[in-house]
Amino acid sequence: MKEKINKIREELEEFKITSGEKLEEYRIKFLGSKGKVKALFSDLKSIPAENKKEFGQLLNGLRQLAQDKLDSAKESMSGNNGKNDQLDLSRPGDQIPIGSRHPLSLVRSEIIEIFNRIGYTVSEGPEIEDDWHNFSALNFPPEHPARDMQDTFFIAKGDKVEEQISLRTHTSSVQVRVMENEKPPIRTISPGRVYRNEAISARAHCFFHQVEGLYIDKDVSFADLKQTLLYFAKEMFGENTQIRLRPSYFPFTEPSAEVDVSCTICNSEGCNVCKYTGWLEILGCGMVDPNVLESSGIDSKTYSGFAFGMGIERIAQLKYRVNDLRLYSENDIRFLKQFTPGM
Ligand code: 2NM
Repeated sequence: MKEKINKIREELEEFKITSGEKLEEYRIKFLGSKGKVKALFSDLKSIPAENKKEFGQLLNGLRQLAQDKLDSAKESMSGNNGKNDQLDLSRPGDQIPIGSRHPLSLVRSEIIEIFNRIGYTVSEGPEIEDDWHNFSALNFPPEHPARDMQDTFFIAKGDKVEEQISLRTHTSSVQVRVMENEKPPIRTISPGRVYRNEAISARAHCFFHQVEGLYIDKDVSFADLKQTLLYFAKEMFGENTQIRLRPSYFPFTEPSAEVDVSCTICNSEGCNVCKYTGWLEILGCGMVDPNVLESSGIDSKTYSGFAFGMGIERIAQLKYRVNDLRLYSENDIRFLKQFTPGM
């Protein structure tokens, strides 16, 4: 009898209660009406009278031990110090607050999807660039003001500012790399962060985000450029959107143009967002200058191409009516939580 009691004591001490199911298994196995401890009490009947007292005490001790183990396992599982020993395994967990995507990230994805649908791939490149990819290959003359410290962040080497390396001022630098490494036809867009040395205000920032596009093949024309941009404007701002092109100038394109979309806010009737003109400027574009093609190793007699560039902040401003550029980088939760995918 003594041996039996010790064996069951060892058994219940070794039993690991690791879950609600284990807890119930333990209760039935040792303390249930057909359990091992109950069975020992039945055995007590056949014990000689003079030993009954001794074994009775041993058994009571065992039952208490079994019960204590059950109680403390319940208590640690319910996590409320045993005030309520009902373990509710169906109780829902605490809701984890989920974040939202940044508006610039939403708009970037949307632009990428629109161009993916007409065969454009995405290319990326370094934010720290050399003079060749950021300026020289793009037909910027040596004395161009963008090459000035006033406009561009140059990278210091030791305590000497090295005018060869800078933070890229546009993602056209990525497209030079694509032209150098790939053969036409080329259809690519390059989204990314760019840097300019400007005082921070509601309308300017020292960094912003761009998507630039490039299409190079035989016989690419200005008409192809216009159709592509009209397609983009309709996909981005709605089927009824119209575009207009105004002549402009960029070192890397000739001819060049600035593109406006009909004001999506007032339907071109005139409002303070479009300054009562009915038009909103959204991007710059042009036919890639033959000098740029040649610099990147593409034969300008065989191939022609168009390129365009837009600011993601500007598109997001029109889409979400953001009136201060600084909001995009301040990480104010009241601003950020307003953007949910599909908005
Ligand atoms: C713009 C406006 C016009 C542009 C040019 C090139 C490249 F690399 F092909 F020469 N990429 N992007 C371009 C042209 C960018 O942004 C306002």
